[in-house]
Amino acid sequence: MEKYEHEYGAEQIQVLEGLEAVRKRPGMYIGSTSVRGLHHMVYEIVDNCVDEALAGYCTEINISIEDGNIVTVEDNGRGIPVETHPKTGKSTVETVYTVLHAGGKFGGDSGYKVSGGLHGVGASVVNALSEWTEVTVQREGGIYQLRFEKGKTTQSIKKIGETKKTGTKVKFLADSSIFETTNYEFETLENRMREIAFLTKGLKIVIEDKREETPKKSEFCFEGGLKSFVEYLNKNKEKINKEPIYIEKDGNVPVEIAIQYTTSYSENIYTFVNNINTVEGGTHLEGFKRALTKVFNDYARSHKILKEKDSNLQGEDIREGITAVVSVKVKEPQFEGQTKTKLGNSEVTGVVFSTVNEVLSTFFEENPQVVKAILDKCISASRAREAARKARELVRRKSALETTTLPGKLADCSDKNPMNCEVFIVEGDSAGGSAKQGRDRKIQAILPLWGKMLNVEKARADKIYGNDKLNPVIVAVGAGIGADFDITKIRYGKVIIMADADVDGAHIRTLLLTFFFRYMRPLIENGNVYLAQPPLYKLSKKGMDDIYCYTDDDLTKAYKELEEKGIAREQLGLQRYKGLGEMNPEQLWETTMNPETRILVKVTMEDAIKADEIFTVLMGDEVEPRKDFIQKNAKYVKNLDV
Ligand code: 0R9
Repeated sequence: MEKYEHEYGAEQIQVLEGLEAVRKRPGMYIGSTSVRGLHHMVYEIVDNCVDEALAGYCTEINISIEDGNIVTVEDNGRGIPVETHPKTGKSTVETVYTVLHAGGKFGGDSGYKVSGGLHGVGASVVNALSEWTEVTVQREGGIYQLRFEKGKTTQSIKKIGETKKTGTKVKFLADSSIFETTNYEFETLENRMREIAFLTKGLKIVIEDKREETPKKSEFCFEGGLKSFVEYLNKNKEKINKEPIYIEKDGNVPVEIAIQYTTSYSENIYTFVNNINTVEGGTHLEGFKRALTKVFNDYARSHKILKEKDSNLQGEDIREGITAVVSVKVKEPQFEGQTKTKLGNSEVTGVVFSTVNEVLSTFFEENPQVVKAILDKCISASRAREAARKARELVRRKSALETTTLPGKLADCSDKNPMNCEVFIVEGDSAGGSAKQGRDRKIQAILPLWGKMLNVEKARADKIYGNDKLNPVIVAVGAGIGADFDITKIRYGKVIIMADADVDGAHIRTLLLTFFFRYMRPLIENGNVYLAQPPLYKLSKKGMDDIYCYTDDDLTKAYKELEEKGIAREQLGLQRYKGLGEMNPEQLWETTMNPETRILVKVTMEDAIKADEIFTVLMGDEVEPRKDFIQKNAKYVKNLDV
């Protein structure tokens, strides 16, 4: 890794504001106080190590979680400077940990700070939100240590030994009076560390969980960088080009891209700016898409694969089945969009466009067989798009001729404000019947589904429009699908999947969720998709109100509580619900549909990469990964009813 020869001294630190504000409004600084904010504490510290790696001085980061959720992060960089800071009169390392925004502009015009992106608030915020923090620096022949409690220094810098090594170690305990939970999820941290390792070629990251009797340890180091990333993303998919296409260019805006096509129909492009996942895309994505469309069309024309009479391939044809990761480093990134994850710097479009245009054109000329295989797929995607357009027109025309454009089976609600309304997508006609009778007609619509649902993982858009199971869902939701999907047109604020708590129900749920994920993703991102939770059991006794239990734990608890009131198990009637259809309309309303009392699970998508992997494994062609997934996850399945 190249070193940026930019010496950084104490005088460059900017001293701005105090830490009390952070403890008063933690959410403003760390995003939230949920488990997500808790994980951000680790990311903030790791980001500082990555900055040191990007500057060319750190090759290894070690993270460990110990008993009591104590976290240690250690790097082998230069060590945080220890000399006295001219403005604060304290050591630089103490300044960095006690003064908000004191990170300084290290690297100036030659480094790319990872921190400073989203939350990017750094070490001082982590310190303010920790019960205690201990920092150890190895630098200039000495080992130095400091300690803080809730952001306040309890031990300023002290030399505790001598060493020839350099590096920084930070150990902290997140404050349980601030966070809703202090229990880290190893898998979440592990996923982010893997991602950082992919994005920072050659950087070794080791993460260990020492909380359990059998500790877990993962080690990541990818010499292939983004090439390794797309290989990982496509591990369960059938590849078209075996070796990912790799583009790397240094310069004012360094660009790194890897591309691999698979036989799937979905488009998976992940974009990063300074290692931050730009979920909403932006100018780098724009430049990439434009160049891709141009290079493929130019090649197809000049090699007579597209004849004069043929129209150009469209972007969506060219992106069918693509898996790509685009990573750029931008010195002063401007983040826009709802979640501040859209890159706004206009100069980046041109940089990415010309880089991709140049490298990909050369690659195509040198690898005609690879292009041929990809172009074959693009052309059949283009034909399917044309068929889908016809199918869509047909649906539109048919709807225009009918008196009502809504599906016949849909029992709509009367309120005209979509945000007040919800639609229950119900499996089976009998459950649909109970739901129609039991609902609140003003705000609740019911759409019964029956028969075998299409697996969209194995079908193209043209098959989806014409599909008699999915078409009613598309029309009822009212916002189109795919690139045409328009969230502002949704007819219901809540789209609720109500399926049995058995294997068939789980199957329908997964098929519908796959459909929403692939064709109406903004509906999930916007938090409009929910799962209804019907009860599993009913306990009854004469003279006593029925008790509904939604889990096995609920049932055990209910038995225990009743026993304490002197009611023995034997006196109770236990009904095990096999399906929604067994409930009468009143019961269904009371247990599953009444907004005052029901339990709804909101479907969220923390991590699109993980979600893509799960849907590919569960619904795709490859059998082995599915078997593995089911075996690995079987222990989490409680309500299997076979
Ligand atoms: C384990 C977590 N690691 C860190 O937080 C960490 C911060 C850090 C760092 C520098 C080197 N390693 C680090 N690890 C550093 C050193 C020098 C210049 N810039 C950065 C140098 O020796 O000149 N720093 C991050 C901020 C600061 N140092 C500073 F503001 F104190 F300089």
